[in-house]
Amino acid sequence: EPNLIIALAGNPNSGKTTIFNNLTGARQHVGNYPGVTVERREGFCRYQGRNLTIVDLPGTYSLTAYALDELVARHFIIEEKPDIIVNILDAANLERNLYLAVQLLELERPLVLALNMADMADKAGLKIDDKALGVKLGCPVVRTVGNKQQGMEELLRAAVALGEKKHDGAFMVDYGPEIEQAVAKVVDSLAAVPGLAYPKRWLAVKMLENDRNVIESIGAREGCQSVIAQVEVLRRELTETTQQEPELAIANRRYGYVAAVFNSAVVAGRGEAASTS
Ligand code: GDP
Ligand code: K
Ligand code: MG
Repeated sequence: EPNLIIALAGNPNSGKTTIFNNLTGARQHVGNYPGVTVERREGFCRYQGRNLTIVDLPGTYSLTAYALDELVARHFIIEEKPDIIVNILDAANLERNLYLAVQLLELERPLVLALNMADMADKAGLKIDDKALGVKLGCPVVRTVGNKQQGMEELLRAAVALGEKKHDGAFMVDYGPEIEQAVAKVVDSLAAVPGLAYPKRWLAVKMLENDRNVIESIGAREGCQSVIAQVEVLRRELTETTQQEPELAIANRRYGYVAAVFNSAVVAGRGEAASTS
């Protein structure tokens, strides 16, 4: 049976390490990511005859280029291509945690959502329709209570099942006509660049967000100076047409999308995001 690599991603204190320990027990080792002092925690587990390697990624709120942990997490996901990402969410703070979930989904890798802290969400009266959430985001959703070992079997089952399906990567935030037009132009230009490991749409959005790490790595490639110049022009044009810096406009659209997903998936006890609708 093939080995599956499962990466646990999520906000700090969402319960990643608790779930990692539940799944791997004593079969773990800790090292470092190459060149940085960020801890790399890896463990093993067998499930339905399969060998699973589980990686406990650093906790992050976002996937920007400004924080080392966030860079490490996104590099791992794109470059080491884990078979499945399990995004551990603090369900009691669902909306805030969905902001990372959406960014992880934008990386176009297979993803399972673990609504961890389901006990805390219940206590807060937050009723989440996990089916609706899964349909909206196009991914499996599993309820877990990490510190009580609840939902671990279901989580593994969902992850392994997803690892066996062909992933279509169809998830897409709609950034609105102006930004989408610019994204399409950059994607067109990137189509001519051979050997890009990252999804082109993701790269295009990141470049328009002025992500220094992506811009530098694209700029360092032969023949890519014209793409960098194109992005500069597009960023100036977008600033004029939207009256906002593109990175702000993009973040706002992403927050808007998260709020819409949250509102459609939460049936009672809207918690932190009070809504009158
Ligand atoms: P990490 O930062 O994502 O690795 O989070 P941890 O695994 O360190 O968990 C943070 C805290 O939440 C710990 O005290 C855990 O015991 C607790 N915890 C983990 N899962 C749950 C859960 O489902 N419900 C509750 N109530 N607490 C949990
Ligand atoms: K912690
Ligand atoms: Mg941890």
